[in-house]
Amino acid sequence: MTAAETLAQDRYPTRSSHDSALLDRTDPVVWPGVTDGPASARDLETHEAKGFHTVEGLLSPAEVQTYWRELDRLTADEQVRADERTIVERGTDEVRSIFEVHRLSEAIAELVRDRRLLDRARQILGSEVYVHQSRINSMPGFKGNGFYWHSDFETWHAEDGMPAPRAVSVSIALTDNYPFNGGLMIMPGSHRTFVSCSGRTPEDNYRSSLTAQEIGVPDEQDVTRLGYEHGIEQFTGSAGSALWFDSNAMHGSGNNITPFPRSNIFVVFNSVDNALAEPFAGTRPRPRFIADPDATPVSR
Ligand code: 6CS
Ligand code: FE
Repeated sequence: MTAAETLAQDRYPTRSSHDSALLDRTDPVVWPGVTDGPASARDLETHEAKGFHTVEGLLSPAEVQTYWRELDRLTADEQVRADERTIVERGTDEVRSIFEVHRLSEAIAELVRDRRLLDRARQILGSEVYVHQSRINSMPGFKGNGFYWHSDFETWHAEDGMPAPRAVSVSIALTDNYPFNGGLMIMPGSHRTFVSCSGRTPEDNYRSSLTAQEIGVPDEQDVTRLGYEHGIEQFTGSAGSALWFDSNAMHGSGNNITPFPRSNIFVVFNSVDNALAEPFAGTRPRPRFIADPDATPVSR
């Protein structure tokens, strides 16, 4: 299919000059095809209905320590801090995110293959899966800036060429996630609406959007409409707990002015049947450390 035909068949048009619009999601949330795995029927029903579900104690306290030490090691490593995969907070040199951690850390590379992650992702996406993106979000105490409301899929569709919302993120808490230290807020049910955003995408938008996203964010009228329709829930939980959320769920987080960091590992699994095409915004594909074009399935 030519790029023009792909664009013509784009079921999730966004970031053209038009005004924003609310479109129906025309894809499943939990895809058929994989029955074996750790997710219960109730987990999958919740994920289908709300666009997310949680797993208490996904990691043991000892495992949390292992990954917390990894986060500490990476954050303190001068080479990693100088690497383009490390994003610092606007106005300070506090680490905000480190991307492609499954390639920077052998421990996280193993975690990605762990049945508790890999097999649950396969159940949700109904196929073999690969890692579209991984990152650690540090959300440090006092200076951790939040992430404004957005749909990840809107960005991954526009800037990475992800055809359909057949991807799922898992956010694993490495520190206790409280309501007051930047816990992720999510609108239950919002995953069924694709918010088509206005505004054109500048080339290399990621150089600013990973610090503060301004393009591809819904306008206040749409956030208000979704907020009143769906309400807002917040992922809070002790270190080791996990939130699995659909690529199109509307989510965001506030700033962290408390002394308590909210550090999480994020892994984004994409279906091998949803491999990246040309970016639908018409821009150059983003670098591999943000969006991997290699759809080779993860295997144990
Ligand atoms: O642009 C992205 O891929 C990243 N931006 C946000 C705000 N969430 C998803 C992802 O980490
Ligand atoms: Fe996000």
